[in-house]
Amino acid sequence: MVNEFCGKTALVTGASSGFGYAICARLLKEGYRVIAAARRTDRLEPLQREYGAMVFVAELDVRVAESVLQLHDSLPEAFCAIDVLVNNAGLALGLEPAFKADFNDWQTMIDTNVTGLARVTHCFLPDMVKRGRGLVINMGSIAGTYPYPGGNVYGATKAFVAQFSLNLRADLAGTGVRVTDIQPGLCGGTEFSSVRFHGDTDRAASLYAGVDAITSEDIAETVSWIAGLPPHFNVNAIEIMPTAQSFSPLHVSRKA
Ligand code: NDP
Ligand code: 8X3
Repeated sequence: MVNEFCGKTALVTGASSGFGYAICARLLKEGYRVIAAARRTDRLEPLQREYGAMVFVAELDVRVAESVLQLHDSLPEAFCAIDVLVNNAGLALGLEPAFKADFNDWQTMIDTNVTGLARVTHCFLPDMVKRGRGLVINMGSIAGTYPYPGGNVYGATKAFVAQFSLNLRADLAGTGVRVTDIQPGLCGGTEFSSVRFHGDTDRAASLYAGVDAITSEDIAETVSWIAGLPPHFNVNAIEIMPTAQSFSPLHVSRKA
């Protein structure tokens, strides 16, 4: 069922899978107009079918400057005034230690999680400032705070997201534009780990075996809560883990 327009428009990157898709579905259910952006736009057809004119499906590669500008310049009038930008597109590639990692994987993570996120923000932020309102939700990760073996560049890109979000808040003081960094831990049911393991779905599945992980719907719930808060209320950062996930002791290497 298509709800009445709630008056707000959201742009969600990485909408074709996992968190992004669930966030789009949740916001559409709440009456938002949603720009659902990703490279694999065929994945977004079910949303288009269900929500019709409330959803604008857009092909977007956040790594490519022209792709981001083209999206900005081609938005239909009804979708131009973006209230909520969800910078969700991102990925991890590889879990090897730094000295065995493939540099192309590092480059792709930096291009997507750092440059892509910065590029989309740079493109859409001035309109929000001009309108005196808006909310940028960046998808960070606990990997940006807590190191783990093999997290090397992925964790570093998410540390960028955390600090970029805080620095945006400093620049946006007095503009009415809000910024939040969501930092999830282990979340199942998305393509994240099969992408990380280059299509090894068995290895990906083994990570979640016997664990009640966070779900995409939990993340969509978080986005919905943050986006529904009154204008005077800014969540700077929110860290979320499944109850089943916690901390290990620091590693100590001992002499033989
Ligand atoms: P998925 O792999 O299921 O989804 C990733 C999305 O990002 C896809 O829709 C993909 O779309 C999109 N994407 C990737 N590269 C690009 C690109 N160059 N341009 C545009 N879109 C792109 O993973 P999740 O839903 O799990 O992850 C979403 C976000 O959450 C990521 O930023 C991830 O780092 C973060 N995260 C995930 C956690 C987890 O455990 N799952 C935990 C913490 C954070 P397409 O390929 O069609 O372009
Ligand atoms: C994804 C969470 O712990 O796999 O960002 O790095 S983790």
